[in-house]
Formats: sequence, C-alpha cells, structure tokens
Amino acid sequence: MSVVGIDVGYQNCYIAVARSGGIETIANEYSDRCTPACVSLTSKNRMIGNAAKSQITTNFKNTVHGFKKFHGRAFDDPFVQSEKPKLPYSLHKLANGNAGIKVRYLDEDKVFTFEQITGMLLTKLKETGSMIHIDWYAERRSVFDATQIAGLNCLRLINDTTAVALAYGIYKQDLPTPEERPRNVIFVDMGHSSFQVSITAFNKGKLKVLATAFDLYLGGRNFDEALVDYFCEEFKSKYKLNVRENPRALLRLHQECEKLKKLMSANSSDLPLNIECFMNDIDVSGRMNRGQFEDMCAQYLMRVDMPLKAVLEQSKLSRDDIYAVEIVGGATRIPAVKERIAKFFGKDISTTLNADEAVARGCALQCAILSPAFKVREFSITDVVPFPITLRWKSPTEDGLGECEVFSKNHAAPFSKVITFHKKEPFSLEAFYSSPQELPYPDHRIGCFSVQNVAPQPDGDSSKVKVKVRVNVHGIFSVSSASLIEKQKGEGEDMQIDSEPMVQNEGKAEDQEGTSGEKQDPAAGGSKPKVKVKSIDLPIVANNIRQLDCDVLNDFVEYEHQMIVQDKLVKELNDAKNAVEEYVYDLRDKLCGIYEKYITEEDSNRLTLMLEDTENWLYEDGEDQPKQVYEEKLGALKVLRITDRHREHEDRPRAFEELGKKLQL
Ligand code: ATP
Ligand code: K
Ligand code: MG
Repeated sequence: MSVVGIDVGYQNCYIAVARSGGIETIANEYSDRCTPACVSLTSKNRMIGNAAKSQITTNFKNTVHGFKKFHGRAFDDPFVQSEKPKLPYSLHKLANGNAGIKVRYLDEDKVFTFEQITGMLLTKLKETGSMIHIDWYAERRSVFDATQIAGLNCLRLINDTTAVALAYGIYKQDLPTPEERPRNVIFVDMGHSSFQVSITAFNKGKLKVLATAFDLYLGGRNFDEALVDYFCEEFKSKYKLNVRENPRALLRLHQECEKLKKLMSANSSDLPLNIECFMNDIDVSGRMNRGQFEDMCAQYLMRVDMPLKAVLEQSKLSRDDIYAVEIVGGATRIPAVKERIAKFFGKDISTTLNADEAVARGCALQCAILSPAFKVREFSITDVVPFPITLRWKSPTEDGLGECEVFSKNHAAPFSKVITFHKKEPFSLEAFYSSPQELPYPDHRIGCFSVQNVAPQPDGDSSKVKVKVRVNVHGIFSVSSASLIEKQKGEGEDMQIDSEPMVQNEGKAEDQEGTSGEKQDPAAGGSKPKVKVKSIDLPIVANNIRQLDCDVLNDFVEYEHQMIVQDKLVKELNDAKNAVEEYVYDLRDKLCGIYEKYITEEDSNRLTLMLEDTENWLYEDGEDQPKQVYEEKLGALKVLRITDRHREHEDRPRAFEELGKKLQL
C-alpha cells in the first residue's frame, strides 16, 4: 500500500508519496509534477489533467477548470452568480439547489455535480490509501464525498497552511523543548484563487496552530483578470474587437496574460504581449511593465494586509514574537505581494520550502505518520476550527429552547465534547456557523440532527441525555452519538458541556469515550459516591446541508466506475490505432534504410504500396473503427515478416561470432 498526499489546488495539483527514503513529489505521464485541475468531456471519453488543459480553447464548452470554489455552493449563491457569466462552460441548478455543470458527454447532454468533477480529478491523481488536502472549512463535506466517489481511502483532509507547517517543522532539529517558549512561525500561501495565513507554534515533536485568517477570494487569478480587463479595453479601442463576446479569444487572452504576469515577476522592463490570429484574423499586440501592473492591481495588493493583521490580533502575539515568515503558493512570486508581506512584519521573508510542492509534501508526511506501515518521527498536530460553531436545540412541546457556541473560533481540532441535556421527549439540534459575516457562504447552516427515542424516566421526570459533538480529523463537524443515562434524580442544570481533546486516532478516542464519559461529568462526580448507571444508545437522524445522500453517492461511485471502463476502452482503441500508424511510419523509414539489403525490389515495392494504402485508409474509412479492425490491419502488415527476416540476418553473424569466441577458449 502506498500513502500519498494530494494537494488539490484551484489551478494546480501536486502529489507526493512517502517512501522509506523520505518524501518525493511524483511526476505524471507527461513528466510534469504539476497536474492541472482540469477535466474535459468529449463524445468518446474524458480527458483529465494535462490532456484536458490542452482542450481549454478548443472544447471550451465541455472543459471544466476553476471549479474548486463551487464545492458545496448553492446555484443562487452570490459567488456562483458572479462567476457564471465569466465561465466558458454552463452551470446548472441541481434538484437540491446546488450548482452543477452541464456538458456534452458521449453525445448526450449530461449534468455533473462538482463532487463528481473533483472525483474524476482524484481518480486521475489517486493511488491507494491516500489523504488529500483542501483549504477551508464548509466545503469539506462536499470534497470528502468526492474522495469517496474516486474510491480513495482518505486519511485526513488538512488545511494547506497546516500541511506546510508540518513540512517545515518535522525536519527541524533545533526546535525549543516542550518546556521552553515555542517558536512562532507565520505561514502564508497565495495560490490562484485564495490567500491564507496561519501562525503556528512549534516545540520539539509538536505543532499547534494558534490562528488562521484568509481572504478566500484573493489570488493569482485576480491579477490575471486585471490584465485581461486592461487588454480587452485596449483591443476594443485599438482594433475595434469585442473580446468578451468571443469565449475562445477570451480564454486565449487569459492564458497570455498569465504568462505575461509571470514574466513581469522576473523582469521590470517593458514587455510585449502578442497574439496571432486573435479574432477575425487580426493579430494583436500590447505592452505592459511591472510598475503599470502594480498600479492596476493596487486594490488587490491592499487586501494582502488584512489577513496578516487578523492572525496577529487573534494570536495576541506581537511582531517581535515571530521567528520567521514563510511563504508558499505560486502567487507569492509576484514581487509586490512579497514586498507587502515583508513590510507588514518588518522582516525578510523566508522561502525555506518549495513554493509549489510544500502542501503535497506536508500531506504525504501526515499520511505517513497516520499509517502503521511507516516509521516516522512522532509529531503531533493540533489544528484549529476556523469558523465558530453554534448548536441550537428545541423540542416539540417542552420549552427548553436554547443555544450555545460549542466550538469557538480557533478552538483546537480534532476535538469532541459531550453535552448533557435533561429531556422528556425527542429533540432536535441545529448546527450552524456562529458568525455569518465571516463565512464565505450565504447559508450558515451545517445540519440538523434529531435525537430520537427520548422518553421520561419511570417516575415521570426528565431523562439525562448525553450528546457527543465533534470536529473530526477532516475538520468536519457532526453530532456523532447520543445516549440516555438512567440514574437517580439529581440536581442537574439544563445543559452542560464536558470537553476532552480527541486523540488523533479516532477509533481509540471512541473507545475511551464509552468508558470515561460518565467520569468526566462534574454533576455525577464531586463528593458524591459513584452510582452505577445504565447508558442506552439513542439513534440520531442527521441531515447535513452539504453532504450527498447515501443513495446518490452510491450512484456516483457506480457511474465513476462506468466512466473509468469507458476511458480504458477508448485508450485501448487509440493504442491499437496508433500501433498501426506507428508501424507504417517505422517500416517506411526502414525500407529505405536498414532493411534495404534484406528485401527484393519487388517485395519492397509491394510493401510500399501496402503502407500507402494503409495510411490512406487510416485517414478515411479507418478513422473510426473498432479495436479489432486495427489489430487485424496490423496483423496483415506483419504477415510479410520483414522484421523477422532482418533479425535473422542480424543474428546469424552474431551467432557465428559467439561460436568463434567459444572455440577460442
Ligand atoms: P489555490 O491554492 O488557490 O487553490 P493553486 O494551489 O492551484 O490555487 P498555486 O499553484 O499555488 O495555486 O499558484 C498558482 C498561481 O500562481 C497562478 O495564478 C499562477 O499564475 C501564479 N504564479 C506562478 N508562478 C508565478 C510567477 N513567477 N509570478 C507570478 N505569479 C505566478
Ligand atoms: K497547488
Ligand atoms: Mg494551493
């Protein structure tokens, strides 16, 4: 079994694998360590990654990219609505109100959910037993569903700045001991779509995230868009072209602007932008330099400070308490972004880590720590809850309506808590994010959990019900269990919370919970002698807002399998066809080369004709045939045994030579 860490970015994905020698980032079949987050659907199959990216401008209606931020969002979400007009592909409102996409696939109109699209991407990226990272909170359920569709055994969904912190800390030999003051390091990641910052405290063998802050809509793509806007205007006045009306031209302009942006990072002089045959057969050109670019992007550069300020405030640390500021993510290569961060902290910034691969490497490390197959230095990770979570409860007839913040902002995670209620009837718990203004979704609900089978005690009094709530290793909140405690009448408040940090291995935490739950209850403890109590598990009916129904998920898993089979068939077919084509070219070359002396002129002419026929056939009737037809065609060409004849000729002298050698001995 191999353990891999996957960084699923908005634009770029990386995979790192844990080997006995250490962590290695792995290249795909194009020898590229970066796989584009891109899926293209065609009339025959799917293309994923690099192959899909090459379809962006040609098959633009059916090539999906820039989709990460649509996870778990309603179609009517303002973000979805603001992105919609800019997309080359069509969005679709799903039955559950979420956004999906509508494409042509296998010559049919087909709607896919974003869980399915990310599932396809993961299918491409996957190896067995893996974990992935995804940044931020509320979309995690939806991304977790995607891992299930791709058949991944997802060990942990982890914040990207936390993965980076692990990649940084685990190799450091000189971290302060647990008794000493921790070393505080700031991690900054600006990718294509979002900007995240965390402060992490390191001691030997452990890291604790103190605070996180983000601008979830600030990243490299904003800078690209500023350039695109500029050149759209320029080309309108200069060439009278309306670029925005031509999706293909707009996509090409995007690609060229991104290249220009990268060039400007290394070069402060005037740089050209040229696109041939851009629209209406017109070649276009323009110029830009770094100074102009920075002026144009002032509104984005200004936004860099806010999350930096927010993490400092939340952690209650001062600039002097910061040991280092480490940056990763492609967009931190923009010089103005780097300068802004350095200026804010009054410090040189460090680039100890590989800006592109650090997240994937951190994920692979975490995975290796969690996997029993690897011996890795012990390193404990405490992450945080980025958005505070509140629980509200009500029962049909009883008054007991109330609410309580169960997880505050930056609360340690994973973590579970036990809440005690006194109830005579079933009741429901509604979970939601407490500060909607911070949340990037208009919908701040998490889910509704009904605790069933609650009945009064035999004497008519309320029963004590213990409910366990948790944020698990994936950062996903749930009401995980409930039990009714049969015991004597006690004082008891309406509700109380006991908390305990959850051990990283969830299974173990679960066991402990069963035996220690009662012990931890202050109402039952104290000076009173322990009473033996009976605990009865209660069923919970959960309705998670951002989770797929089990049946739907199973259908998606099944459909993903069908698509994998289809892709494999198409690949085999293409391979069979390519084999014919390659044989034709190869043999033609050799007929006038190395085979020339082994073949009669008559045979050679006959063969040349056959090759020509085959080549013509490949472009005409043979363009689209079943696999078997190509195999037969190849067989017919090989019947002449020209390669064998050549080999015999070659082998004969070699055999003599070897015999000669033997005789000499
Ligand atoms: P996210 O983290 O938002 O999900 P991602 O992980 O896919 O996105 P990265 O791969 O970290 O993003 O970064 C991609 C971004 O970095 C793109 O906008 C790209 O244009 C930009 N970028 C890469 N190299 C440079 C450079 N030399 N100068 C400026 N920008 C760059
Ligand atoms: K990335
Ligand atoms: Mg990223």
